[in-house]
Amino acid sequence: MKLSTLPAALLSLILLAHQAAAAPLGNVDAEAAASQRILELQAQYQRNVLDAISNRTSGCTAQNIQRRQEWYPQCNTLSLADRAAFISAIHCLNALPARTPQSTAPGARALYDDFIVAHILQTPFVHASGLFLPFHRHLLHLFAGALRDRCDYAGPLPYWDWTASYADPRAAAVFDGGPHSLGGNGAFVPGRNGTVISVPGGAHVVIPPATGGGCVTTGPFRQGRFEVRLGPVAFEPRGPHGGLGYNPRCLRRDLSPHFSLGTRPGAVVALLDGCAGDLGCLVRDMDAPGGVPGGVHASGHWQVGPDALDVFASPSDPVFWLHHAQVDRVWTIWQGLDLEGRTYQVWGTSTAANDPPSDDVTLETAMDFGILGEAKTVGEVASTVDGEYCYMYE
Ligand SMILES: *[C@@H]1O[C@H](CO)[C@@H](O)[C@H](O)[C@H]1NC(C)=O
Ligand SMILES: *[C@@H]1O[C@H](CO)[C@@H](O)[C@H](O)[C@H]1NC(C)=O
Ligand SMILES: [Cu+2]
Repeated sequence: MKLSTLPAALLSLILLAHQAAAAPLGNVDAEAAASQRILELQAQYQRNVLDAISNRTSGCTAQNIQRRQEWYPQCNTLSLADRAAFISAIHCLNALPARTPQSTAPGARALYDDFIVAHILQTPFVHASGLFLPFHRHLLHLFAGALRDRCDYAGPLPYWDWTASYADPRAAAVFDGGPHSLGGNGAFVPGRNGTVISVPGGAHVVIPPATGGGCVTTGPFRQGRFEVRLGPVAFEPRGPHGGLGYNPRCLRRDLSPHFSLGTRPGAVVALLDGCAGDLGCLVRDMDAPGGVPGGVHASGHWQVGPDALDVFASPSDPVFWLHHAQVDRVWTIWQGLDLEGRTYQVWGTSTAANDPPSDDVTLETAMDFGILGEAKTVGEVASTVDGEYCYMYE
């Protein structure tokens, strides 16, 4: 039946119902405008940072700076060859022997597990705290180094721009299930209850079941191709030895078109424009309900779950690295909009939700990376173009 043959009153009812159904997705025009705004702000950041290093002849220069790229399908995206090489390098890390002592984590088998162990052990200090952004920036840097030095990955570190798939993460290229993706959704498991997760700071959140819930069955990290061993830590049934024991299983996903709304473009603009000059606002709102529903950081995890939403063991899902590169991208753009005023800002304390109470973070506060590398101070990781760092986002 054609719409034009319907009585006008009925037609307007149908259109109203359609709008009501579409309303939770946010205003499409507003989100498109927000996407444009992000690109403008990113271009401004890029100009600022390239200007700042333009006269350098050594160290990090405009010639040797590494450019981190979106997975795809935007412009400046990772090539098919780099995607394949990145995927191979993750398999390589998950096959090389662990260096973590069995006394620390009896379940650690692979070099990949060393990263999960470091993240599990540091979680109470580096989430919902002033160490959140600095710790994850350096963890990513160490991961990129291991991909390069141990597994010959020569390409750029990719990020997953979850603003592009905010309406439904099942449409995200990273999850299309093809050979150049990070694998598809989990198999649908009906009749599930919500998952109660513990989040740092003592709170609990109920994550309702979404569109999957079972093992990933397509792509390079499908069941039988990729093994997860550590965790769960944040929800039942918990793995042995506080999640540090041996608990081999498939990677599971449960893509959620509800939580993906939390990573809509408008949420990023609210951070970049709304938190101008205020690092505390940026860090808090990345996890706070202010960024409905749950802030871009939490929503990035919660829309992928269950392995990805375990606050402690979330690096079990390889998408963790692309999600945190995107979180770092938001911080980096925010810093780059006012390099002098924002690069060396600090905020907060060094325990989740300041529980137990801890000292204020300063540029001298050290972060522990266990077996992965030397401790680093917040000041050492503040600039993306100084010290060990030389990268930008495009
Ligand atoms: C780079 O050098 C030029 C010419 O000496 C100078 O005018 C400019 O201010 C310098 N830029 C920076 C960022 O130091
Ligand atoms: C869901 O929770 C109810 C109430 O706790 C419980 O009886 C039931 O077995 C649970 N169902 C599943 C599939 O876990
Ligand atoms: Cu984390």
